[in-house]
Amino acid sequence: MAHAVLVVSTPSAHATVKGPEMTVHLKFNSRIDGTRSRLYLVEPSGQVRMLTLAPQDAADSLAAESVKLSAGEYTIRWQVLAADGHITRGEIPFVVQ
Ligand SMILES: [Cu+2]
Repeated sequence: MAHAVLVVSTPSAHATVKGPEMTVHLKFNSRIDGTRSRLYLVEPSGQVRMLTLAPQDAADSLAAESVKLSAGEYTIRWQVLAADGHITRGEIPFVVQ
């Protein structure tokens, strides 16, 4: 068992995505506890909001309900609890066009 390391994400870091409808999906290298994991969105204004998590589609993945975003620079802040009991965090900056 090990820390949860982000393997792939939608959006990917520094990507430019077409808005307004956007889905967030993160895949890790180990099982995570979705009930004790969180996704936050930092908006262009700097305001931070918690995203509503979608039901886990796989033990190693975390996804949010789709959101409508206007154009601008955003950052996803993720925090996950891995099967080994450790929490890992990270950020994914992206741009909505
Ligand atoms: Cu660990």
